[in-house]
Amino acid sequence: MVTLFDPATSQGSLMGSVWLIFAVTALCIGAIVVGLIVFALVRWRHRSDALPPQFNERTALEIAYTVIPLMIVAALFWVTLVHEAPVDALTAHPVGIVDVTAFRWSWRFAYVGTQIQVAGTPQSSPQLVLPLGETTEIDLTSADVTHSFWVPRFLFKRDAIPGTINRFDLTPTHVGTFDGKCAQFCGLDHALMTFTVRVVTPDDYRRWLASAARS
Ligand SMILES: [Cu+2]
Repeated sequence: MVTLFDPATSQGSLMGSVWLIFAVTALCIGAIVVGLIVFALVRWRHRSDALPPQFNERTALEIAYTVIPLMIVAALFWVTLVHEAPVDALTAHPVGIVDVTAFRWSWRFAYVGTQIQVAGTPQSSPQLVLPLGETTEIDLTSADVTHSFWVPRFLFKRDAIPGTINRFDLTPTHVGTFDGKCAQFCGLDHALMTFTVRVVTPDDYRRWLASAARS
């Protein structure tokens, strides 16, 4: 199968599944609609001798095209619910908590329980380091205006709102460095609000924590 996207967290994989189910459903419905249009065009194209069947009502058909779309919407609602609930759920035992603060125009990452703080500037984007396969809780807020924490490869975006803490879990499934950015226009230098997320093995993570705490 062609990989349309390759989510780099377990939460992202769930969101990817929702996207795929919606896309396939939409394509199927589109194919049915286009098929019926083409069928009607061909079957009842203008001929001098034939009128299409003429009738005022067909109750069974009307019930069908009311009930079937409602069932599709209900099914998609259910799909969204069962996939989003685990994405929004917080584990009781994260391996660590990082306070993420957005500000005009960069990000600050503070590792709770340590002295480690990484703050960026518009000129140098900061890096968030996360361990592979372990769940880190992110406590997200903003120091000034509304920003939005977005890592495209995580298929995840959440607003950073002043005075509010938005908590979510990230469980990376791929080692690598992933681009992140602010996804909410927040002022002139909004475009400079970039950051990276570097996912490393748990051993490398412990080493990084130890060396970052010393420096
Ligand atoms: Cu911003």
